Amino acid sequence: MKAAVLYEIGQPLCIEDVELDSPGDYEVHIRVGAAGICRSDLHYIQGDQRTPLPVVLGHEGSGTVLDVGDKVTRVVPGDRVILSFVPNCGRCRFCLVGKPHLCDEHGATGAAMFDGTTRLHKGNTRIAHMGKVACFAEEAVVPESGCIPVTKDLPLAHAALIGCSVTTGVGAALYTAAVEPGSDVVVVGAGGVGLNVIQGCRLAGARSVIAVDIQEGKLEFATKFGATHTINPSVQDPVERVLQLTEGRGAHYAFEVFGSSQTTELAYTLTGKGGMLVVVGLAPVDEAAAFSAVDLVRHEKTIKGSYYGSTRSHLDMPTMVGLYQSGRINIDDLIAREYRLEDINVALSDLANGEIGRGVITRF
Ligand code: CND
Ligand code: ZN
Repeated sequence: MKAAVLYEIGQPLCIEDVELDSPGDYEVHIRVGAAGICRSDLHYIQGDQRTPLPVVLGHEGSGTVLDVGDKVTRVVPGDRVILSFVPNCGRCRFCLVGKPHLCDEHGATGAAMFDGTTRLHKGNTRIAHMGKVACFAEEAVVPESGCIPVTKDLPLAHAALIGCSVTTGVGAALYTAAVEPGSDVVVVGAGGVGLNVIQGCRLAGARSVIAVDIQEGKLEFATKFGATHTINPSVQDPVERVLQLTEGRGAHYAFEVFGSSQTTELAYTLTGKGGMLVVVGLAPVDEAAAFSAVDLVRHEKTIKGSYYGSTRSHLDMPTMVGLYQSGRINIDDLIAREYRLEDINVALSDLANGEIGRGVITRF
């Protein structure tokens, strides 16, 4: 089957034939239906995040079950599924306390299956599976716990986006931050994930949702998703403007959704007294963000990381489906660009160049 393989940091993905082994006992063989292009994929290509190489990237996916391992009970061939990039073991401490998105077993095995081996290879060369999903390919083998069944009337592109950007962004607002109605919110970075933070905050009843982005087109687009105000920091001082918009208090919640120390520090500064900074973006692994330790204390701020929107895939992804189907969140307009698998490098450079919304591979 065809897959887009990353062999070397900074190089384009190679679209080529690779071998995919049959699923193990608790694994599922998927025909990939759609794969969203997320900045996390770009981080691995650019070397800002580390991964074993070679690797098939893609962690925002959906598909149809082709075949199941002997012990699989949750899905059958023909089922349509959202793929989770944190499939979970169900036994570790984090699974037991209801935080399966922090599963230890998944953390320990990373871009391999739970038994530490891969199903992807090319001859004798093993190929890693990003997030145990690896959906930049015609087919995938994934753990059963990474398959969230959905009804066939949900389009595959929409299902794919629920696999990362929607759940990560809406989840960050609803579950990590638990934004209170009437709040003033700032969202730094209005890309695929940030737009979902914005619509999650609107859903939570925020009074104002202030989008901050360096690209004018992104700001305009953000108003479709519930941004009430927009700030371009290259045109306007964001600190001054946010103070103006919040009666001098700063934000109740500020979200960082780009992934850098600089934007994390900015979002911290925009957080008001008693407020919360939620960091969603993945900054380069070697970068550290700085903030005043005493300001944190005197202003009793909270800093929280948000991984996968603090969601429990099997519970919260069906919730996202329901929110979409009842018209409470907008996924239609998120899907701004569609590509063929063979054009994946174009799709990735469109993301890097700041094209609006989400790009999705829908033809394989
Ligand atoms: P995308 O590139 O679509 O959006 C980032 C946005 O940030 C763009 O609109 C940029 O224009 C904007 N931006 C860039 N520089 C600045 C700046 N200095 N100030 C303000 N805005 C700026 O990326 P995405 O939405 O796909 O991903 C965003 C981040 O979220 C990225 O780091 C990705 O890796 C991370 C993420 C996290 C998780 C999680 O579970 N926490 C899951 N998926 C993605
Ligand atoms: Zn992502």
